[in-house]
Amino acid sequence: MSQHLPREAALYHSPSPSPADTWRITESAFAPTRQHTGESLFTLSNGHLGTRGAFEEGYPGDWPATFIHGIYDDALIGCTELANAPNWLPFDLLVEGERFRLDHGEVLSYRRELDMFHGLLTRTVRWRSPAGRTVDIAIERFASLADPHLCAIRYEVTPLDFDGAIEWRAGLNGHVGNRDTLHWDILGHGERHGIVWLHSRTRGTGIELGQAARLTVAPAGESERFCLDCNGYPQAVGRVRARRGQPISAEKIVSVFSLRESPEARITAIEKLQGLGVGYDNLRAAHAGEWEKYWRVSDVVIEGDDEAQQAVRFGLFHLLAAAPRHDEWVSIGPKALSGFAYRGHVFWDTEIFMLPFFTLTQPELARNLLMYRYHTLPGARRKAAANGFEGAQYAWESADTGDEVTPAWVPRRNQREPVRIWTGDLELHISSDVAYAVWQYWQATGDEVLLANYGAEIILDTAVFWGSRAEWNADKGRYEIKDVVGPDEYHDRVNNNAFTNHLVRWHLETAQAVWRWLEQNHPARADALAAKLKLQTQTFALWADVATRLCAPVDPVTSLIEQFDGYFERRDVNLAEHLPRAASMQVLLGIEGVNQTQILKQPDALMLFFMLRDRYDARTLRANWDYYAPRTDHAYGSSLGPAVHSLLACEIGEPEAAYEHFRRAAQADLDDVRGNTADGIHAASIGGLWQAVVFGFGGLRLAREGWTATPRPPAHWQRLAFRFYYRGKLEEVDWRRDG
Ligand code: IFM
Repeated sequence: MSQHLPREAALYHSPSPSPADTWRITESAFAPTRQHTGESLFTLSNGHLGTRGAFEEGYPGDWPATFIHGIYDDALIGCTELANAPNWLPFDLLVEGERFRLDHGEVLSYRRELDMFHGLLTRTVRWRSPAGRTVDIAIERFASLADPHLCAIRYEVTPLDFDGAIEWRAGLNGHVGNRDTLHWDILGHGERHGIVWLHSRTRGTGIELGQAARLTVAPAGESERFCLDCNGYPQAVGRVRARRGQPISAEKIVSVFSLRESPEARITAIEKLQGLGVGYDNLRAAHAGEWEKYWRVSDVVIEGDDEAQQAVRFGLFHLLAAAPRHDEWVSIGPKALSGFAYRGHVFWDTEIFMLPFFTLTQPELARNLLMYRYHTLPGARRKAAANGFEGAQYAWESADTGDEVTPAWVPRRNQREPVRIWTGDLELHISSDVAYAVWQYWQATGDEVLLANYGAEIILDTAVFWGSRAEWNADKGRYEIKDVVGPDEYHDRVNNNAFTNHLVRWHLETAQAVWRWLEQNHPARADALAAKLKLQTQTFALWADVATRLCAPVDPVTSLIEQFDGYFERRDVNLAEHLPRAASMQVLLGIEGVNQTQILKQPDALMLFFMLRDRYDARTLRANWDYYAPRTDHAYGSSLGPAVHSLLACEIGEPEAAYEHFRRAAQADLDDVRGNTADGIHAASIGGLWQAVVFGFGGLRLAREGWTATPRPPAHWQRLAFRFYYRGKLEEVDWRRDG
């Protein structure tokens, strides 16, 4: 089954890291051609904002970006996008008037390191200026997890062969944009008691942002301080006389508030710094302590495979960092807060791939993410109504309001006519994915408040949608769901996508169970919902009928589930004959070409076994695995696929395949397997990776009666340990190889 797995030189980690390296990602040389990939990998987020790992001093062609949860602005393509916020990073160093940059002078040594345990990014550089002065530079930064409105940078310089003037300029740069759009009007900037500030507002959505920065230089007594008043780019300047061999340092502390958190964002940002009784070290300690707290539960320990250990931690670091802590009106997009791709929209990636990690290890964060779906129900209702249906139809791509924001057309590279994107119209399974996530959360946590007050409404109103969307086919005596896109987006506008239909059947059955539970346990809430959602006896009867008679066959002879009506008649292509290749099959055959074949971009029917494992027997899983896995574009199709295949390979007892798919998911970003990490990390792949480790290799099963684990790790793993909450209790699996 082996398809080409690109094994270019491991870029951002040593190919065989030592156990100590497994908490670190290291870049030991700077390659300008890979700077955007590095920016994504070295993103620091804190549940409020995420800042790409661009350099403080800038670099030609860089993509510095800070995305703040919930700060969307109008966009030409995709209606709305997370607006790249004014850049808080700028921290320039002038050595006797010569500006430090990696593209000037000589870089004698370079090392960048992400300490994932403490959430710290450091860079050490030995640099010789064009005039021949040599300095050692050490820069450390973090986005505080302890106080999500604060970010900080410490900058240390040691002159090695001269005495002279060192100057720092710490700025807030309002002249930023997304790649194709400018989002900010500058309302003002200035300086107050040594603090520089910038006040800006998104052009379309009118969200004000206040940012302030304080520069401290040590030794304080000897420094000269002033501010540069550039329009939209205020900078605090500190100048000091440095002596050969003696390190001197500066600290930049930044505060960030938007109108979403304060009606006076500018004042709040300034006052935050004025009232801050502590400096960098204290903030750093609080931040690192907070990270430790999350790792205590969420870490996964793998011994015997340091590369896997490092990759899993790298992924979990990004997931934990991106999850909103104090805001239930936002969620996590496919790139988390690390890149421009998908414009910060929210997909099923969150509920199906990432959420299980949060539900089981940080349930309060999972709750926030589910509440986002509750708050966006009005948008889902508008979508259903606009399409002529009842109930709630979630957006395939969702942003601040829950209205559909998938672009209907996108430009096609190198071609004149744009491409029609059907997912926003027709990728309907998202509504059941959200319902499924609520149900999984409820099963694992027993959070009755969430289910009764919010989750039930999600499950029931999306069921109402399905009741109106399913069509009765009198000739065939069955309900059908026509003209949809399933998870495998190489095929659009198909009828009776098996994944969608089987999931809808589960959804309608579950909705009935939720209704019965509500009536029994929360009758007042049941009455209120019945009135609000217009639930009547006929509604439940319809759900039961659709669930029973929906077209969702499993071939009784072969056990195969046909992906959609007529899939088996499409052209069968032997993918092995298309190796090696460096592009997806869609690129090679064209959008229309691949649509005519049986090639899959990502698991579709197989997703049923990933999500609804208990509903199918082992024979059905095996038959469908044997059919679909070889027809899937593993290397260049969707990044969502490999982790799913890894988990399923564990289920059917194919350890080598499980490990190969695991590696493909694990190295997705660290090896830049698809060549697009520059656009942001692959958050769904990470969520899937955690599931592959815990449910696949760890063999964890959650059932009504309790949990069990029958680990089946790769042969070379010596230990696999993880923790999770089940029904409020912290549990642990700690498997060690005998002997
Ligand atoms: O949600 C996915 C989809 O399944 C495949 N295309 C990319 C989307 C965002 O990751």
